[in-house]
Amino acid sequence: MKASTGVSDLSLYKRRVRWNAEPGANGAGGRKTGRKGADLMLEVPVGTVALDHDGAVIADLDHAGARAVLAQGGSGGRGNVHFKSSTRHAPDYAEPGIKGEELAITLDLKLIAEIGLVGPPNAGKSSLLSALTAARPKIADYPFTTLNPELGVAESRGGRIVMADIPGLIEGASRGVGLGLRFLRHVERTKALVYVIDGTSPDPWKDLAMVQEEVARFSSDLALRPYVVAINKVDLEPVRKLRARSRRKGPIHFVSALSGEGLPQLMDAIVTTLAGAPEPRPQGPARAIKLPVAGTRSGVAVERLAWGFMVRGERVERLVERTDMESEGSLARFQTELDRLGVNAALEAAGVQPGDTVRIAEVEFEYQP
Ligand SMILES: Nc1nc2c(ncn2[C@@H]2O[C@H](COP(=O)(O)OP(=O)(O)OP(=O)(O)O)[C@@H](O)[C@H]2O)c(=O)[nH]1
Ligand SMILES: [Mg+2]
Repeated sequence: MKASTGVSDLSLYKRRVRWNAEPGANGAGGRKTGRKGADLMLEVPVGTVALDHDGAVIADLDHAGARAVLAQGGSGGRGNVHFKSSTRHAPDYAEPGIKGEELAITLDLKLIAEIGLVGPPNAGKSSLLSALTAARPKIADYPFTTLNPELGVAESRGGRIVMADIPGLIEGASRGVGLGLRFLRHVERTKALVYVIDGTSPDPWKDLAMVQEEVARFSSDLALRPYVVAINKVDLEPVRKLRARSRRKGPIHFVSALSGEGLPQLMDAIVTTLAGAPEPRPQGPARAIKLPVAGTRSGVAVERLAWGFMVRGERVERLVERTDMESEGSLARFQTELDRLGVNAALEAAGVQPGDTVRIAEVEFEYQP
């Protein structure tokens, strides 16, 4: 699986749920080892997480180009030359290709916000998200209205911008005061920040300094991200006065989430800032947290059942898969391998008698010593 910016959603995997890579090709006479099965690369959007049926994360593709191996492909069968011995100069046996791993996974797409809206409670972050995107977060005239981060997608010239609105930050947030700390994590991977400040506050510039300080305490990396400042509520008289008095330099925009004043300019600034923003540092290679491992255990278990004997074990099951039961040479080799893997000994220890039924994976046969 590979994360690609060319793919924007998972709809392809909704339409088609079963994907097979090629199995390894069969080995053949004339010393031919079978080809390895060709890789199957599933392209998914950046932000795709693959989970196994227990909900464990198999892969977390959080940046463009991230890759993870979900299932190992089958190897090619060995050709007849591998089975040559002093008595068998041209063995009629060559292995079939081996099947690859098979597994069911759930794909989950988490949107990765490029822009984080960060500011004190009640500054109008959610109002801004609502004004700039189709998201409809809860907005109210009290602090900590937003309890969970919300994402919205802004349509702008040249594309879509995912923005995250997080709960308000108060002094001490970086030490865990309020809700801020927990949620700053959600903007850690954004490319740029918009500091949203309530222009009607007693000292908006102090608020801005406080918020920047908390962000810096949380992560120096995050504080170095490009940003723009939105001094909100410019529809109100005190904020208009503030704007008139302000000699502030820098990326400062007086806006009103309510009336829409200044929003096009703010959007332009966001687009420009994003264009110049470096990719947030990739978090190392895609984490492949849990992968099914191809059979390496040689453990053989024999179970005595009413109808006969059941043999279990990865190696022996693979052996059955590799054996062409139609070929005498192949069967002879199968016998030798059963001995080598200790299957015959295990069967005998379990009390098998000539003529008893023995089953390994999908194959059933009559036991003959
Ligand atoms: N006059 C005016 N009021 C605004 C503006 N933007 C937001 N408000 C009001 O400010 C209050 C807080 O707005 P929210 O968008 O909920 O603020 P928030 O920053 O998301 O607040 P928390 O989620 O609590 O951190 C609401 O009553 C909004 O209606 C604006 O541009 N002008
Ligand atoms: Mg809010």
